[in-house]
Amino acid sequence: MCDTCGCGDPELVSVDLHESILAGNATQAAHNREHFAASGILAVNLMGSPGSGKTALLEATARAMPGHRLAALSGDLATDHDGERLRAAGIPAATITTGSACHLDAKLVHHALHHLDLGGADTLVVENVGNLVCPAIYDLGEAANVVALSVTEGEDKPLKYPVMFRKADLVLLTKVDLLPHLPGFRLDALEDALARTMPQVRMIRLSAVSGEGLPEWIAWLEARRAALPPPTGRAHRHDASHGTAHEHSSHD
Ligand SMILES: Nc1nc2c(ncn2[C@@H]2O[C@H](COP(=O)(O)OP(=O)(O)OP(=O)(O)O)[C@@H](O)[C@H]2O)c(=O)[nH]1
Ligand SMILES: [Zn+2]
Ligand SMILES: [Zn+2]
Ligand SMILES: [Zn+2]
Repeated sequence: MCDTCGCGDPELVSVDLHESILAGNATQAAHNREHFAASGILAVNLMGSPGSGKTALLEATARAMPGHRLAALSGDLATDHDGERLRAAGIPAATITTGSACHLDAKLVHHALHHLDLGGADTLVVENVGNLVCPAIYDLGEAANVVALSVTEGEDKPLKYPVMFRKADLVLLTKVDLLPHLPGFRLDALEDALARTMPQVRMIRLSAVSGEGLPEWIAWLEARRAALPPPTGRAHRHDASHGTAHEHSSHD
């Protein structure tokens, strides 16, 4: 159980405390956004259930984009497995180990940003902790929210986890290569559930195994990146919540 959000249990984390945590997170997320704006980097918050195929998607994306300028941060309760997989796929990546926390927050991402050499990347994908609930309520400073939903999870997931899908700019329906083995899967039911939850329905059917959908996903990323304003290049100081004000260049 996460002792930051208490997974919505007001007996564990009071409503007041939770609101103040979210307010602090929003401030930090705005600061992260300044980092991304300074370097003109597209930051994507990639969310989804455990095992929905988030890391496999990034590995396949790197394979499909020779000369890519992707970097990644990966959040997990324990292990550096995803970081190792991503680095092996040629993506500069760092793992954020959250311990008991069921989600990433803006502070964890900020800390990791100062410890990851982005190596000239123009896109940073933050693979959130596998969880269809809590990551949706923590702004990380991202420009876009993407949810990976695999074909074996059930067509009704958007209706059961509406907060996540309400936040999504894009849903990636992953593992579509398995559909021939799932005769009961109903795409129309999923599309109906997305229409009831997403502000603007956008879904790409994708397989990290067959490569289906990867060109469309890569084109989506490129369009989002092209829509960013030019880099501000602006250096800025940390706010008082960091303890002492200091230039970013002096971070360790
Ligand atoms: N058939 C098939 N299997 C896939 C696909 N993508 C991922 N998998 C399998 O699904 C399992 C989970 O994939 P991961 O990429 O580790 O999933 P994840 O969302 O990163 O998992 P966590 O980080 O632990 O939440 C692995 O066994 C993958 O091989 C796919 O497109 N097709
Ligand atoms: Zn939680
Ligand atoms: Zn993963
Ligand atoms: Zn900073």
